[in-house]
Amino acid sequence: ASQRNTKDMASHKFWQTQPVPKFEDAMKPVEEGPIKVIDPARVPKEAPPFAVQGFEWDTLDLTDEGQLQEVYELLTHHYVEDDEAMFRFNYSSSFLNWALKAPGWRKDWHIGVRATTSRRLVAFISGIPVSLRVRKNTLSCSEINFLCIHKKLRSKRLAPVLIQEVTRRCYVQGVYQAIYTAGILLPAPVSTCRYFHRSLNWEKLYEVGFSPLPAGSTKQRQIARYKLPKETETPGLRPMETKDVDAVLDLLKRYLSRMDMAQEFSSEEVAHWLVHDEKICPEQVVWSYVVEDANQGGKLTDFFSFYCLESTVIGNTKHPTIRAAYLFYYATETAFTGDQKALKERLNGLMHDALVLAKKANFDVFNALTLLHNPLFLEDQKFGAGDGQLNYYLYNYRANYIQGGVDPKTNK
Ligand code: NHW
Repeated sequence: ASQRNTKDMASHKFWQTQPVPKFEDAMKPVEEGPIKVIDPARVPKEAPPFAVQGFEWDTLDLTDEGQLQEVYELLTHHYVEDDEAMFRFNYSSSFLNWALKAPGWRKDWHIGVRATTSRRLVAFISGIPVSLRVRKNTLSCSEINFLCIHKKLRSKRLAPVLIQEVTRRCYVQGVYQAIYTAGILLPAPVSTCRYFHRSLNWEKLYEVGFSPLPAGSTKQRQIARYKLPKETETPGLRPMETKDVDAVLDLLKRYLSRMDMAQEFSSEEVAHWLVHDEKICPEQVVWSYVVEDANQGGKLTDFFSFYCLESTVIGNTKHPTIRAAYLFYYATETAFTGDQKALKERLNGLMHDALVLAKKANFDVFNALTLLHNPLFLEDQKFGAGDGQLNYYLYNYRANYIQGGVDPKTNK
């Protein structure tokens, strides 16, 4: 609440001009729908000249290894850091290739800014198309991500310039809504989740300053607390393959239909986001597992997935990176039985196995947000609340606030 109050006082010179809800309206019940009707005839067909002399727009071609590498380099040195500047996200080029070339991706939504003379890439913003359901309405949206400005060009009001250009390019395609997330508070989130972290390699997390030694505990006790068995326990658990896509899509669709806001997946998207493909990701980015029930003729009853996102530990030579697994999509038939105790038990079993598999794949920490049914297992699986929050925003769409995550007591 205190964060909101401080930010409330900021004038948000740019955001107050945009079709987004104001803080004071964010919690009021509204009729859901677009904020502004866009007249396609009034959308400029060309980008305006870049706002600062000596710099220019450049649409990147991410099928070109060299240009993908340039985005990787920009983000590796200039993307999101924590408040104390101890860690910085280090998205791998495989990750970027996967995230930026999702089904339906468009080259003109991969927007760069270059220094005119040196050709150096100094800023980037991207969008990919997604079909997003918000309660009963399905929107054809862009998902905006990887907004980044070189540290030397900060605080010059260039972020609004990049945001307006990606907006124009979406409008040109007849896409009038967007979804984006940010750690910072802007006007005004449609939902907010908290990050939870589960140590897999406690000692390393302690040494890099990520995990504290709790008062009254010892290193040995902490290490013992987070110890995991070598093998998984769920019968029928195996890595997901391409042949599982339709069954996983069916399960995922039914599961997500119970949420207030979720992407509407096609089978092409499920294959892209969940099945590891060496051609897209020479370095593995996504791990997905299904549960095949031999007693039900090999029916897939559950699946879960996580992805890899490393962080640079700034200035640490012993441990230059932290390898974090992020819980991604999952679904289970147990969610449809109405038996809440069984659901909690099932999810705990599945997530325990996810931790075992992540540990085996050499991850240091397993992260999850308070969304989906995550609050049913976070505590039991020894996740601890982090300082970070993730705010979800919709551009040009008014929606009633969505509570982040379910209440473990009521499962609502
Ligand atoms: S969030 C990660 C964003 N990236 C980083 O944090 C990387 C490190 N930081 C930087 O590179 C995931 C810079 O600090 C950035 C700001 C570039 C963040 N979202 O140029 P100025 C995403 O990528 C506003 C939105 O002087 P700067 C999602 C800020 O509130 N707005 O700042 C991206 C202020 O406006 P205000 C943000 O530090 C979603 C203005 O920018 C923002 O040099 C984008 C200041 O600009 C953020 N993360 O550069 C929106 N950070 O009104 C998409 C700052 O408050 C919207 N600002 O005065 C939808 C568009 C498509 C619509 C289609 C229908």
